[in-house]
Amino acid sequence: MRIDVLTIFPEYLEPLRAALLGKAIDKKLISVDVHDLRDYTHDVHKAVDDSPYGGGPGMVMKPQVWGEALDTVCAPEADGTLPRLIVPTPAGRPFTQEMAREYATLPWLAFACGRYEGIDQRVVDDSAGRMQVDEVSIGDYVLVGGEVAVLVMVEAVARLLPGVLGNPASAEQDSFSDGLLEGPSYTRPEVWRDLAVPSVLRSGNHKLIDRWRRDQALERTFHRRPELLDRLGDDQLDKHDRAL
Ligand code: 6GU
Repeated sequence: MRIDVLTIFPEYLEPLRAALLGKAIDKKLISVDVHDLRDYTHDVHKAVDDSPYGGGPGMVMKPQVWGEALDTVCAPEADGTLPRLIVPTPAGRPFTQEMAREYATLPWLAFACGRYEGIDQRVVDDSAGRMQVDEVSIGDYVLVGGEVAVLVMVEAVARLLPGVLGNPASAEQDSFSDGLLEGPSYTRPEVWRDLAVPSVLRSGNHKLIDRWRRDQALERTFHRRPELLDRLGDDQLDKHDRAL
């Protein structure tokens, strides 16, 4: 998978080269190119923002700079392939595991990081005439810019790519894969600070263990994220689940 990021703070994206993602780059499972938006300015001040039409606080990122940057970085490949353009913004659609799974099937993602009060909306409207553009939020809080949101989304997507995780089963079994939060996990020792590991996990009865884990996931989801239970299809609940 090819990943391009456009930002005025390229150093903010350096964690993409660390740990799990760095290994995926070394293994050539993903390529990451970070581009400095200011390289696409032509004035001595390298200005990327200007005051908003209609007044109000803050600054808006200029369309000409973004236009040139996206024309260059998102130019179609030899076979005509275009990226999915992802614009991180608190005003976007919420990023979910389902979106991460969709992005993991695509050959090319390009991220356009806005700062200040955002990017002139015509940049999105113009790009949408050539490629699919998703304005995406990572949660109901406001960040200073899209860079950290890109770190979040790239990590969520990359761990789903074949060969990135050591153990592919961990991607399938984690929270959200079955629409529920994951229940608690335990390792040795059997008793720690007077707290014992639930005995069922040491029973060796795997049918019982699977049922216990399922019940823990249901209970945790009910208490912490009840709205997730409403979204489950009838086929996602078994007879025992319904009885709870
Ligand atoms: Cl994607 N960007 C910014 N700037 N703030 C956010 C966000 C994104 N998601 C939540 N808050």
